[in-house]
Amino acid sequence: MSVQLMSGNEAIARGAWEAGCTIGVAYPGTPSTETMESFATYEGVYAEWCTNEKVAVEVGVGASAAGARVLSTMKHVGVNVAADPLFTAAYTGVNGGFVILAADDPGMYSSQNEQDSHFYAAASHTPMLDPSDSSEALAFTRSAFELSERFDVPFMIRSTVRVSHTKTPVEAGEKINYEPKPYEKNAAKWVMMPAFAKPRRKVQLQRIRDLEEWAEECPFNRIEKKGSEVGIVCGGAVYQHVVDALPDASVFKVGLSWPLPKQALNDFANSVDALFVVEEGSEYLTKQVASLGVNVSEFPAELPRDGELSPGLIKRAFGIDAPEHMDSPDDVPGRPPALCAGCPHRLVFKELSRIKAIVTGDIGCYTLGALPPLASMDTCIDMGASVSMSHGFELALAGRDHAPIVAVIGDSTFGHSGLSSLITTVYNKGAGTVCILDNRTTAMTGRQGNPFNGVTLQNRESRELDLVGLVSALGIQNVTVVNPHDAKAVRNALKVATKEQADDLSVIVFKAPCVLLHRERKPYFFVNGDCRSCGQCTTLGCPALSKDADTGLAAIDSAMCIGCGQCAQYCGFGAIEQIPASSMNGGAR
Ligand SMILES: Cc1ncc(C[n+]2csc(CCOP(=O)(O)OP(=O)(O)O)c2C)c(N)n1
Repeated sequence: MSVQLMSGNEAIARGAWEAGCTIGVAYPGTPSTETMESFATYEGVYAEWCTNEKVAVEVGVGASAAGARVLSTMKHVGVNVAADPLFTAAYTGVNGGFVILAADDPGMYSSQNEQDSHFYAAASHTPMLDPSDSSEALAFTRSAFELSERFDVPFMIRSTVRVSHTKTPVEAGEKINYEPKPYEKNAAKWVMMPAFAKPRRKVQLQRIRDLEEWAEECPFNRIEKKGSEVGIVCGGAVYQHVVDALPDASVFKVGLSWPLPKQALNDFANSVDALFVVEEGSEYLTKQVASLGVNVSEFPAELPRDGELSPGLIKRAFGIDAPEHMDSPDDVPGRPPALCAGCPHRLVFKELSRIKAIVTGDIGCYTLGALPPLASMDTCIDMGASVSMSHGFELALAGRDHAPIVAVIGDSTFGHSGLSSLITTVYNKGAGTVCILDNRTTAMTGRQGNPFNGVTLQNRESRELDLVGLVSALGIQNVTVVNPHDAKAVRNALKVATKEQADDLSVIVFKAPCVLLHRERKPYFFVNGDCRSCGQCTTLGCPALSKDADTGLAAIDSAMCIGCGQCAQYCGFGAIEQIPASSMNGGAR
């Protein structure tokens, strides 16, 4: 045993490894991503990125059926994608223990919504554990594998950003010697057609009763008895805020968030004058606790139902005057995200804004193309939706005058679910233009590999899918590959696709590596005396470029400029120049 400082994600990976889990399957997504990246570094494990979360869980169910212990990780919206196998895996159960991490993002630091994964646990009847720190993350995960086998069902771990990303001490233990289970063919357990699923549903119902009974004694729930006036039910990161905010309150700390212990919660409620449920972002726990016959009290003041909680917000809900955040001032300036200097996505959005296209967008770094000054994205809902939504726009606007309809999707997102959307458009003879922004990586979540660059999680030998060949094989004839740093080429490709091939379906692959992959320092650009303050260059939204508030003259921050030369192509006066390579002084700036 050694005490180490670990994030919740690292601790979950460690817990899985210690439990003898040898297979990890995931699709990246904040705040879950580092879990699989960390797991992949342990001796004797196999870990891979799958094309999406549904595939990951299905690979996981297969590996579990074959007798291995398996970890699958995803962010909360990934659980939507994986919901199909998840619900039925809660019928089949497991062979080797199967643990699924659902990492939620209350406050939407990097997500399009802030759904609460507890609902999936309850709806699919999959037990769920809520660690409050890294130490619990390790311990809960480690136990979850054994429990998964004991109750013959996958176990879910639910974390939130605070648990996933905060580093706290853990006692790292040894790896157990887990013997994979033998595989035995058993259609009644694994073939979920009605004839077998009906009896399995009865197995599931009995399992739910068993789990409910176990919940009463579950060591992951804990009562911290203080005063008898106020009792709080809470779990996960919120528990930490509650003990900070209300040190005199008694706490029922929920470690097993589904199923909840009916008797234990009623006993706790009866031991205090008033019982409150404190939770982030939804009313899952409140309604579940109330459904067990517990009288849940109303807060004296409002507890926000959106965003993350803080000790201050909890105090306020109890009528105690407190700032929202205890330690940080409220006047910290916002730092909105922007496409990096030299990002290969930038000119595509610049040119799309020039042609005033209707741009159905998708999820990735390129979603930032929606923000000013580029402001050239009309929609963004979920991964893959750009392609299917552009088809929807085409259907609805057919026969009416409309701007060109262009879908914009990243390479990883295309592999995740854009491909099946594109097949729908091809099959139904749809038109429009699909831009695949192939920056050779899954940039937004930290540069993971994906099928179109052939980089695998553990750097094992792989195959790189031929994107152009794949799209062409669908029967799309207008497929071009364009350098996205070349403004004229981007403009021309979009013009041809949206005008000359307007009645057809076309795909443009904009291919150039993400700047974060190759921090190649080319000579930087500077603004010479010919600048006429026209502001064209600053419409690109490059963080290295700014405009003097008084003179309107453009300026380039040489420390940020990576020498991509995108801006120089938009200056009509030759005012943006590159310094000679010889004056780079070995690359130092
Ligand atoms: C269902 C789902 N899974 C995972 C994510 C997390 N996520 C956001 S963007 C992204 C990938 C973006 O990669 P790519 O499409 O290649 O675009 P890039 O960021 O490289 O421009 C991922 C995995 C998500 N938002 N939704």
